[in-house]
Amino acid sequence: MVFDLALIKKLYAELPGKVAAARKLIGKPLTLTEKILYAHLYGALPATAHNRGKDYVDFAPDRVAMQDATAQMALLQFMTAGRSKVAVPSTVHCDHLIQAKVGAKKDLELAIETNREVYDFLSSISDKYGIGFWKAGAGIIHQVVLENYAFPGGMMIGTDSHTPNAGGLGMVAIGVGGADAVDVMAGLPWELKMPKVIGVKLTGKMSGWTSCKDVILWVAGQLTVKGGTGAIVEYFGDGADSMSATGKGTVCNMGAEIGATCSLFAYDEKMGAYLKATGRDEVAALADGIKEHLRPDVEVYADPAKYYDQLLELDLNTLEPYVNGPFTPDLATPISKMAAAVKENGWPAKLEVALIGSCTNSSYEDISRSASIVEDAVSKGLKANAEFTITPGSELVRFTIERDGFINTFEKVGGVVLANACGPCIGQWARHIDDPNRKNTIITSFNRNFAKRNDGNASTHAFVASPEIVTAMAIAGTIAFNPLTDKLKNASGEEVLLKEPTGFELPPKGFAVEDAGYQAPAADGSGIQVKVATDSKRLQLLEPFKAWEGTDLKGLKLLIKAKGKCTTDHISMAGPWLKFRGHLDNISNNMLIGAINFYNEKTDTVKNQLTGEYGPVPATARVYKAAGVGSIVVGDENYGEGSSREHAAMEPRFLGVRAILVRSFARIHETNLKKQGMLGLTFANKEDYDKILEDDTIDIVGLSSFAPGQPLTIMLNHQDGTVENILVNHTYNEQQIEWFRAGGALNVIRSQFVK
Ligand code: MIC
Ligand code: SF4
Repeated sequence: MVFDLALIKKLYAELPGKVAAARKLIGKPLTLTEKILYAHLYGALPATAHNRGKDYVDFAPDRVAMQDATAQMALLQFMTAGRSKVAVPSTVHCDHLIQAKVGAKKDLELAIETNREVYDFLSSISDKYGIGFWKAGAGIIHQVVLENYAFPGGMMIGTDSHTPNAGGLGMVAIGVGGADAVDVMAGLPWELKMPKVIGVKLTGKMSGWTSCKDVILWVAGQLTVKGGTGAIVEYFGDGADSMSATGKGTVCNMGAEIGATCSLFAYDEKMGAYLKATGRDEVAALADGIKEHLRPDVEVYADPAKYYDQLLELDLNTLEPYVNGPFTPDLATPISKMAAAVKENGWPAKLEVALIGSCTNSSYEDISRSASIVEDAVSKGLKANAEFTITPGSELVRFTIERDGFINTFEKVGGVVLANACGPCIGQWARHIDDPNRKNTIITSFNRNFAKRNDGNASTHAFVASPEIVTAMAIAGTIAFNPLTDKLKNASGEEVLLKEPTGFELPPKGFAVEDAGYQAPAADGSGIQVKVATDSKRLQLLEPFKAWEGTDLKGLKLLIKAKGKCTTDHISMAGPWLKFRGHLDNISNNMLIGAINFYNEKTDTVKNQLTGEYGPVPATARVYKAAGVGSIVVGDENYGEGSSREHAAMEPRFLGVRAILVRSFARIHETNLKKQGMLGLTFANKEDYDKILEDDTIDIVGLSSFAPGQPLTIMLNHQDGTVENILVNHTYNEQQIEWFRAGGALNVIRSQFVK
């Protein structure tokens, strides 16, 4: 048993009392989000805690999860904090560094070989500090967490933006940067602005080709990539209770794509059944015992509009399957309109690769339903007309679906099973394509589809749909196919219609696994040495960043004014760069290389104001740094959307960028910047973005009286000698201003532990 039953018992014993006290103080019925948050306060309930969307509150999450690509930096920071052990149960999962090339077995062997240094580092540092370690091949963090650690009413943070997947089991599970994980692992309070709560009322029941994924594809279309910012999305209603726990997980997982802090469902029978199926009968029994406290108050259900900040309603009886994309996860097209949309937009209709699985969609239910489509297709004389890959989310799922014959089924149409890892979802994919510049189409059951994300090719049009729709399209070989109405021609020339998928929420014969891939930490890790070679290309010990110099920041050069969408994939690309996630100097060579320069519409070509020449962004930043000149990055809306990777904040910090000034930020990225002692600023007047000129030298004034709620002033010294002042806002509280002054949050923590 790897989960911590004592922790759950203690929480459940205290939860009803804590919730009652909070309800009394606030004087109104509570949503589930509030109940869980109030049961996890670090100190007493602050008088302002009910000010949703306004005030920061300190929390004490139950646990921490980290994946290999972010754990390296999180743990490199943790090891400088001066603690001998983690303060809360924590785990590391090796999933992001495995490249998909030929198939599971060979790919895993190669990954273990090429990543040995990093895996050894993570394994030994986990051992030392009391962290559970899941080896390469064990599975993807969110799936492994759902199977082993997530529990109703709990609260966790994870260094990955899809951590909210655990909301499928009723947990407040939030994606954060590594520096936030360091706070919690060090036993310090973790602060979060009290989120707003968006309610999504689900009625009716899905049937036919529609599946849980379509709920979130629809919601993404409604709320867009920014719509969930600063909010927790709470799903409720009889429709919610009819969805499997893993299906709920899918919805919560992809809630990251609308910028939500996290999403969650209330405890119900489906969750109880999943807990039992994954060997956690005791947790189910304990949760049953306090069931009403793991659901919103009845008054909230009776009048949701009164208690949620925003309310969406969806009748599952009428929900169609959706296909979202390309290039953004919120461009939602119902399957009945897809063929027309393909034509209208000139998207390449021919489907080249169909990929199912990933942390989002690889449950037993997903796999069994997809396999039923393949069985039906084969029985009707059809074959796959696109490449078809299957990524199981964990060894538990993989072993079970192999035992139950589904892998066999997929192989009948040439399906290739990839390692239990992120693989193509994060660009770890050696895609075979004749010409990478050719416009082409792929479809996945994953969650993100930004340009270049899966295969590094800007011309690849990536769409996202349910595994069922992806499988049907793999058979059809075109994304202009609607399996509900369109027939396909088989080998003997007959026109056939695919049958609606059928499957099992949970394996009828139970889950099975031989080696789940878990390694428990040493009871006493004090003698364990964590090894980092001084000449390593992949790991580098961290040097503390310098404290603020105590003056206004003058003479900053504009490094880049980024145009349009600038996600963390644009700021710190993954794929081939993942190998440098433990080496700040080396990974900084990818800083902003995907961002589009406003002035020439090119990527990775900016003007060096000292020489007048154009060059790559990282190299230009290094020139400024070497010359002792600070720089500034300007961006557009929702800057830093996507991943939790703090490299997107650490790289600019390391290369001498002092401030990021944008129209608006995505939550995790904004916090990551603050943690690293950077200035994250927003235009008070969004049109001022247009006032920034390519040759500007910029001063940030008012820093000696930097205070919460007080705007700062930026002076734009244009090349023609004119000067313009603009007002910029920030969301720093006292504590965060302290981080800025100290040169980063870690410097503050270190000063508390290392005397
Ligand atoms: C992703 O889905 O983008 C990732 C890769 O899982 C990231 C984490 C990372 O960049 O390491 C995330 O979502 O946070
Ligand atoms: Fe891995 Fe993709 Fe899931 Fe991120 S979204 S954890 S890259 S499978």
